[in-house]
Amino acid sequence: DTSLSGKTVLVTGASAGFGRACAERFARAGAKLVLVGRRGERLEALKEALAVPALTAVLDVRDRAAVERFAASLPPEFAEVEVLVNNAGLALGLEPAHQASLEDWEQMLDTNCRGLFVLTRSILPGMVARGRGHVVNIGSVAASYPYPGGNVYGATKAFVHQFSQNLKSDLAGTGVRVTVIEPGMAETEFSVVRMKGDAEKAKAVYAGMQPLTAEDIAETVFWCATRPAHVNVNVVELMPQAQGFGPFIVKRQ
Ligand code: NDP
Ligand code: 8X3
Repeated sequence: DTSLSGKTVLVTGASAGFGRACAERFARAGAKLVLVGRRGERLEALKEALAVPALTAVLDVRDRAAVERFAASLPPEFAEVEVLVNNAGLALGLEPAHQASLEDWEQMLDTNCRGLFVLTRSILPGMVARGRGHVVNIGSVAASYPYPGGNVYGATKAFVHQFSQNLKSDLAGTGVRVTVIEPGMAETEFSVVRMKGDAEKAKAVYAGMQPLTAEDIAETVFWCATRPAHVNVNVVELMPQAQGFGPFIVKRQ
């Protein structure tokens, strides 16, 4: 049964972008939502707007002890997580590696990798015990295609890709599914965060082209989560029609 009506969907990074759109999409299917993020007011406003039961949790996924406490203390009506959408994440900066901030690198690693695997490890035993569940990780095209300034961000998403595939290996036969979704350019708060609040620079990233929307990604996550129970979508890579790949570069003397 792949109907998500009355089932619990836990979304990290639900206060903006893909996460918020995922919450809205799953709510339309009648799911109960657990909404995780650092900005509590945003989560409360989203909860108010959803016509389904929802629980908000102000949580920094980088805080291992807090994540473990949160997962262990989910109230019974939200404790049986059917779909875990590991979406919280960020890119910081576009400087070349020799100039980039180590603090930015650590924050990306701690959020995109450590936060994702700690929460996954905390939620998985229940899924395996129930013989059902779905972990949907948000990766990126940056996992597979290098670009200048992508350094640690792309590396964190390569981690998300391989961790997802290895999870799939461990979970084969348990009834628990694993998917990694790897989007290209999508207009959310992503670039505002990457450009450290410079809204003009962020806007310029999408100038003259039609980026993906948060709803495009939410629809993809929802599609993966509503396939028949024997179907596991391993990887979905998607990008705007207007985006493409760069050639090799050659620096000549
Ligand atoms: P947004 O900036 O719009 O949303 C990011 C979300 O992550 C926010 O809700 C934010 O909430 C949350 N978040 C960030 N850090 C933490 C933390 N430490 N603890 C808890 N929540 C956190 O960006 P997107 O929606 O675009 O990004 C979502 C995911 O998609 C990310 O993993 C990103 O890398 C990935 N992605 C984005 C692409 C794009 O072009 N937009 C393309 C490919 C992948 P809060 O600040 O309230 O904590
Ligand atoms: C976000 C997409 O191309 O900026 O993961 O890395 S990109």
